[in-house]
Amino acid sequence: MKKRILITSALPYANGPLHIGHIAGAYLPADIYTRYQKKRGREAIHICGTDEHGVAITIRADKEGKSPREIVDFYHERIKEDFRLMRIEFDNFSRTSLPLHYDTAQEFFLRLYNKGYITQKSVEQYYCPKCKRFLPDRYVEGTCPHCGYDKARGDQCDNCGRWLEPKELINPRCAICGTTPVLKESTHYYLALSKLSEPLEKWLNSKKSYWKPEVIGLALSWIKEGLKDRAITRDLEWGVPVPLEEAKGKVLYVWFDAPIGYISSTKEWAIKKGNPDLWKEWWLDKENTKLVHFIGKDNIVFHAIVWPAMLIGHGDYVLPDNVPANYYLNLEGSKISTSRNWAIWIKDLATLYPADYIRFGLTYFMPETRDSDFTFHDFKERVNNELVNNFGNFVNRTLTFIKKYLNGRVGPLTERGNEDDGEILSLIEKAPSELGELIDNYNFRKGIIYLMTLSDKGNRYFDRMAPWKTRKTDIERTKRTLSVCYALIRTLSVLIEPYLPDSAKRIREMINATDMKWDEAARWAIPQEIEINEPRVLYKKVEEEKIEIGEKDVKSKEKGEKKMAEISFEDFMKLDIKIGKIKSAEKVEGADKLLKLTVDIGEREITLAAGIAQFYNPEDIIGKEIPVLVNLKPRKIRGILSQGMMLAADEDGKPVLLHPEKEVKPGSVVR
Ligand code: B3M
Ligand code: ZN
Repeated sequence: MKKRILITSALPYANGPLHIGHIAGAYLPADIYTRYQKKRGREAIHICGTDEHGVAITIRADKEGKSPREIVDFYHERIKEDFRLMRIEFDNFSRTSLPLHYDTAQEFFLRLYNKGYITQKSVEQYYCPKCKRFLPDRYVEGTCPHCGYDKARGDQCDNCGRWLEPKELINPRCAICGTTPVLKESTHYYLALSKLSEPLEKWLNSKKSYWKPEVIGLALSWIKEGLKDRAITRDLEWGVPVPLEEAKGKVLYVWFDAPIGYISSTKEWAIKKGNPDLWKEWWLDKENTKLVHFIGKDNIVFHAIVWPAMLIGHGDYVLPDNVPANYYLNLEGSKISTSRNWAIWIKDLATLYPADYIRFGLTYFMPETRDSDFTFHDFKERVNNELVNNFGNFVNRTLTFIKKYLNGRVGPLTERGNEDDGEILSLIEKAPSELGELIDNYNFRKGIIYLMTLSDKGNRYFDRMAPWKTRKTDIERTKRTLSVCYALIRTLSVLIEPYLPDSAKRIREMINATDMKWDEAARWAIPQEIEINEPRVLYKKVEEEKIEIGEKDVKSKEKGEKKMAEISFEDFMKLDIKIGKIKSAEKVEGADKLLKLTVDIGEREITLAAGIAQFYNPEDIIGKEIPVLVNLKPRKIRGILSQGMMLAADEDGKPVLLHPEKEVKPGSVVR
């Protein structure tokens, strides 16, 4: 086994907050893995930071009328806060806009350039004649030449995951205005992937036996298709300047500089530790460092092909040992999309549930071996059935029994006892190594299920031993039972920590146990009597209301997502909307939602049936002016012939009346 484990998770773009897909895809597994390694006494660090370059940032800045700097400063802090809410910890969380990163990235570029792995080419690039600008890859959209997906971007196809070039797109269009762009000449620098393909393939083949099949399969299939040289510079103002005199005004492509952020963030960590050279032990000592990149599926091509190729070309640095990419987490059956606001934001979710509930739920639905689906309903079921009724209940019933019937004292426990006792004690002995193996192999979901099975066995043992009965007949037996349960809880408090850090701490406080190392959790003996602290309920059930809040939130997104079809001006002109004055209003018998209104629309009075009775009193609206669609075909509603439609705002199903800013003549046209 290697001496050090260098763990990274994908650098999130500093252009938006985090949602559940981010957390379940990369950061939660990375955090569980790191906490576990540290607990096991291994030397491990978790490195990350915000990815602050690229068009993802400039698009956002353009949209909000801000500078890229303002955007990244804001989201860097916001993202850190999201991580704090989820208890995701880093040894260093840096940013790619720091001078330290610029130096590191430029040095990397020059090394590859001097070794002949970066070449210069004059190329044709898309230019939008309407927007009058060169279009960065992401600003070109079209059909993917590989899979036919018609919303592929010029840098990557979201459907099949391939790294694309804009020129490959079929039917290209400018993402800003939809115009068909034209090709114009510009000079760019290319990463000579064709020269690196052979060593890369050899290296990938050495990973076949232990990488996730999907990851290695994709990587090797891309190699087989043949790697083309790729442009790694852009005509943009925001980014790391290309460190060559003749390349003024050009910056490094974001996917070239971003992974180098793993190195610069480690450098920053070393500086903060007061030992600026410390990073070298982690990045230069190939014999002793195990490098692991946690990422989501859409980043596979960069971490399994481009980045390792860069590292091979550079020559000095450690190569990844593994890239345990996760699949996608869908939301209520559809793919999460930030642009369509189809997402659950971490900040929103954290107002509804404690961090450990969310960590538990997201581990349970972690897309480890296939895409998975998050629904509020399943989330509630899982949390209530497993975390609350199984695990939480085992802890609570054991501790309250100890408090009530044993005066808060358990132990000593030094012998194996009967067969039932022995079975639990054997589970304790095996658990740290069995769970450890699951986590070492990136089986986080299996790991949490393993833990729930342990507490389930604890519950069954408790039921079988029936301490509520034996306490009257055999106090020694009762003491033994509860001591065995106590020992299991103590072990669980250690093993659950990577998954549920807050719970682990609370349990250890209650059971009055000092922190144990991972391997020590295999011990069940309680050498001396221990007095526990006041037991408190560990978890409360997730209530239906909170689930409804979450669901409603999602549903409202669904509504917002449905864009109405475009109509022509002529279509619009068919609507005859006039201001009417309410002359009379009355309740309708047998229809408690309706008011019957008489409205003066200038040349005549009309009758309307309006569904506002639950929100407005008739007497309060008489004399008010409202917009009315007056040429709607008359319809009979609950016996009333409604001769038009009152227009009002719909606020989550609640009508809110609209009035002209000052009184106008009834019959005035609205347009
Ligand atoms: N920022 C893409 C993403 O957040 C990118 C990852 C960089 S990892 C070096 O999905
Ligand atoms: Zn495609």
